[in-house]
Amino acid sequence: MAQLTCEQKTAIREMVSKAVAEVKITDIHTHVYTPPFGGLLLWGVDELLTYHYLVAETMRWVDVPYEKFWAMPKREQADLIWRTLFLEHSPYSEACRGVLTALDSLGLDVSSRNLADYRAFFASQKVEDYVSRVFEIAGVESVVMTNDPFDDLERPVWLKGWERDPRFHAALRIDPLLNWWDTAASKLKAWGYRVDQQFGGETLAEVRRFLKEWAKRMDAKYMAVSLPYTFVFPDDSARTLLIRECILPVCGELGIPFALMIGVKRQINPELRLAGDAVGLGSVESVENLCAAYPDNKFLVTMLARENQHELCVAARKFRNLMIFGCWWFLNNPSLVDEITRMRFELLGASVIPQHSDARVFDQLLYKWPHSRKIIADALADKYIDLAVTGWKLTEAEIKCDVEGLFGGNFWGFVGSTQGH
Ligand code: FIX
Ligand code: ZN
Repeated sequence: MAQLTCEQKTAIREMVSKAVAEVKITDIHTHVYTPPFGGLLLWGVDELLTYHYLVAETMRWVDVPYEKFWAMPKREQADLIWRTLFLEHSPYSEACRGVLTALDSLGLDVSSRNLADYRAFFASQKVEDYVSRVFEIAGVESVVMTNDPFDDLERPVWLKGWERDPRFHAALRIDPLLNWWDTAASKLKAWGYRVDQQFGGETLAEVRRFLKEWAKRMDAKYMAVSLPYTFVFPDDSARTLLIRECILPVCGELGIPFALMIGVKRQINPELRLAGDAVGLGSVESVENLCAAYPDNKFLVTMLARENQHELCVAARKFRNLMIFGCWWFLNNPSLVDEITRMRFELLGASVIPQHSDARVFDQLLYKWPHSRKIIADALADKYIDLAVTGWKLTEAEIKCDVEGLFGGNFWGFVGSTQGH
């Protein structure tokens, strides 16, 4: 085994961090929107500060009654969060640090701690120009939105139609259909689909019609659902029936993956609203059952529990129709992203999508990617250095090619379409 000199190791590290710093990212799962979606597009310092991650962290310090907090205007909520997490305590949690990384990347003086100045900056921005600036600074080429036809604010925008922006792709999100069938069925009925809660008559065919119509309307890159940690496949539930008879046939016909985000323990503290969800140990076996029973379907999977990550990696070694993606939600923290990414590289090589941002506020692209780029680059460089110790000769082009795969190519290859189409 060759001993690498420090210079040789540094050279590899520099090649890797350059490739990772320069790669244009496809962000495969976000909750951001393009300006035509109006108020659904969240941006600016008050949105950054009232991100549900920071609400949860603030409520640990303050004894403000929850309903009193939610009754506050957003600006007042942001004031409380800024004071509590940034001024009265050191903001080194990942979500706090993120706000500061975003402000810094915009050239704002973070050391001033002057919230009024930050607000003045955002007030002077024109949203269309600001969106382009954020894409530029973050090095993000395009994002995949989370588009829910059951959302009363979002559906009218799709029905009216909007001028598509190639930087914003759509994903058909169907949580109500698979998690709250009875309510979803009555909505489908109201929209003219011949369905009934007991799956009588043409219900399954009508659900397929609904899925196809919306997937085409959105040009959806995949169909997605967030499933509780108790999710089991197969079982004798409406969810299993809908997956078998509707989701997978339509995904198969359209050639798009079914994305499963598994592991949420919903609303363990409902007074925290969006911040009230937690995590539970999910069933990787259910993922294995899906991949084995439906070899012609493609599955994009991310799991919320740290304890599911190893078993999920092993499952992906067994099924080529399974692509693992992202360090989701409570896993999107540097120490865990590092651990999970190294494990995935060691078990799956380059055939993984290491990260997504899950940005809810557009400006979050300005911190979630710089933070993840660094961790992924460090892990990757260590892998290449271990490789070089064997005498294997690496080229910059090969590293660049691998990196482009990890930050976009693997996704586009898996969804079966070339970049951006
Ligand atoms: O289900 C999801 O897509 C989750 O990402 C969200 O529901 C969650 O609230 C979130 O923002 C995680 O980062
Ligand atoms: Zn999400």
